[in-house]
Amino acid sequence: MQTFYNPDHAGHQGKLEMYRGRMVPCHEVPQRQDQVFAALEARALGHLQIPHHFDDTLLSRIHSPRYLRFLQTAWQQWLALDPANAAQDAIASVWPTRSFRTDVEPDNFAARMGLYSFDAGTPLTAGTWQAARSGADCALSAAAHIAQGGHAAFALSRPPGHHAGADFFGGYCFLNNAALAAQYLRDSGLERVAVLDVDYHHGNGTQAIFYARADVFFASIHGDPRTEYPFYLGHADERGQGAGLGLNLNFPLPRGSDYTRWSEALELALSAITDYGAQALVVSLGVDTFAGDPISGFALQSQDYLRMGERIAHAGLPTVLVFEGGYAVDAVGVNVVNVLQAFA
Ligand code: OKP
Ligand code: ZN
Repeated sequence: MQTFYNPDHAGHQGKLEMYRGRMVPCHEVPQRQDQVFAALEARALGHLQIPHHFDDTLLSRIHSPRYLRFLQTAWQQWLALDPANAAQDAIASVWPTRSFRTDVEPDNFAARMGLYSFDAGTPLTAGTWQAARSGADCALSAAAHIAQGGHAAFALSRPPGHHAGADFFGGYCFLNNAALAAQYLRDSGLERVAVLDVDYHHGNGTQAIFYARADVFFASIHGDPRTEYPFYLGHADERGQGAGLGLNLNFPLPRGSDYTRWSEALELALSAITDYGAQALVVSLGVDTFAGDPISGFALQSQDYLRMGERIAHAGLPTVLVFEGGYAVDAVGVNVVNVLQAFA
């Protein structure tokens, strides 16, 4: 198995995120990727490589031009307001909700931050663009490996991606790595691609990107959005629309769900992916379903990830795995590598 790791990830190091009216230390920290890297090396799982560099036009297959322009220059815009802003991250604080316009891009920087985001938990830092850009290169490199006939590849990158939509960031995500990988596989000639999102949080960005499309199936197993982030998407009645009707499948589960309960949803998701006739699979691999995760509510144990990997590998599809969440820093390496073991 090939692993493409993000050499620029540590440049994205948010300081604080909004939580219950206070700013608290970010959960999405560089040590997360470093722990997975160390665990891969310790278990000698496949080859670790830096990614190839792909052209910006591949990002535009998923993300809007104005959003990409904004992200790329956001830190400079932040400093242009006041050079002293270098001491803190840029965080959105105002958003266009129902009845507001989103077609006019405001001149005001804070207003643009809100136009292109959905929460106050996702700081944008000096190294965010470069980290997200190289992370996308990891996902594209992994997809290219599969397109060239490889059987499995892992994109080890942060920040994560599945909450990012075509033109918004949020939930620690800026570029949708899984969507970019799926699109790359489509553009390389595969007719039907499936995305399976096993992160604790619903992959609202990925769902939205492919919601009306027949060529990419999306299935997600996650904490019920009635109580869990990202709250406003991820219900079971979201089945796709237009050409994509029937090709979106959500499995919201209650807090406290263990692997017995979780794996029932996995069986249903994989059988739907098989029925769809997917020719390749992209897995949004978050391990924040772990019992010890500080921001999540499922009860999976480290050994459950071995079974998870075996079951997904048993689907027999060429598979790109993309690192998403997992915030129990001491366990994130073992948990991810346990899933990957079956693909190695
Ligand atoms: C990103 B990924 C909890 C606040 C939740 C956002 C969570 C984003 C998760 N106190 N903030 O899906 O792992
Ligand atoms: Zn998550």
